[in-house]
Amino acid sequence: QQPKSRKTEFTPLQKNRILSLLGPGEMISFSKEKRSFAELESTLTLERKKDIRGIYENSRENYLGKLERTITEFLVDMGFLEVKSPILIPFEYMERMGVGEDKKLSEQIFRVGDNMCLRPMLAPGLYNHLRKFDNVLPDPVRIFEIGPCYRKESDGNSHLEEFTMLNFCQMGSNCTREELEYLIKELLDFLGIEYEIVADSCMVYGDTIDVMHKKMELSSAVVGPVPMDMDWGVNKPWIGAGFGLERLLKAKHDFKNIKRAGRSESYYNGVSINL
Ligand code: ATP
Ligand code: 9VF
Ligand code: MG
Repeated sequence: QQPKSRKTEFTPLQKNRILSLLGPGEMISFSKEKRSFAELESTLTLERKKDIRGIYENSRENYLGKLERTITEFLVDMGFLEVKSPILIPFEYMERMGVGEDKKLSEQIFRVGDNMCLRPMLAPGLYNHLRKFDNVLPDPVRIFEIGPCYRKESDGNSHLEEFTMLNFCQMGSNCTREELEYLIKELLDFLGIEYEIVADSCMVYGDTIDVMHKKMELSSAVVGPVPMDMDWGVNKPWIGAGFGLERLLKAKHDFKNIKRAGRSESYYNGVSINL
């Protein structure tokens, strides 16, 4: 039995286990911790079991599913049509998005067979819908999609290889930067997430308006038109913004790592389920 005053040493494996068992947003100082690994692990495990039972009793709703439903209801009320396009898409779509030449993003694509890939973004499906709905829907055409996207990623706390994108866009009248910033403000105020707008640029669209929460990019937004529109049969002004739902959850719940917010068999609503 160690004397209570003596510092307990934790191995890196033990530290990771303890960190994973902390409540969402909770912190710990290992150097000040008096309890042994076994004591700490069993205390935290009991707390997390209580958390999961609390979720079951109070809501039974999954954060990611709930956020998709909440945003969907909000945008439908704003006059945007909900679209669901394929997740498995021809690789040619990505070449047409200019990603063929963009070395970085093209190396991040999960290819399937010879001709297909998992979509890394929602723009191709939305381009096709904008073209098909032009002269069908009233002006301006407003549509959005929420769904899985896939990118090979190497770094850390704000990237998942499987994540959920929201992309809304408007084509036709009133496609101004002011309108785009207004839509972003309405959405993020509705979700209760603080943000800041900064100028950026990307290979696919050129200039972008990036929406930041502290150091994390929540969204890239663009004021069209852009030259690539021609290749998609789109010939009207547009505005659009792409948001990561897991990043919105990370910001809202102050998760240390985006893994707590993603599709997972290790966390439920940011709470460890390895109990
Ligand atoms: P980053 O520079 O952070 O890798 P990006 O600029 O390449 O992101 P975009 O192509 O602008 O990402 O995608 C739109 C939004 O989708 C991002 O602002 C972000 O919220 C989300 N997103 C992109 N990649 C990921 C990822 N790997 N994991 C989680 N969310 C992502
Ligand atoms: C902005 C982020 C080209 C009119 C069909 C919609 C947009 C979103 C940028 C996203 C991307 N673009 N991940 O386009 O809304 O595509 O890189 Si449309
Ligand atoms: Mg971006």
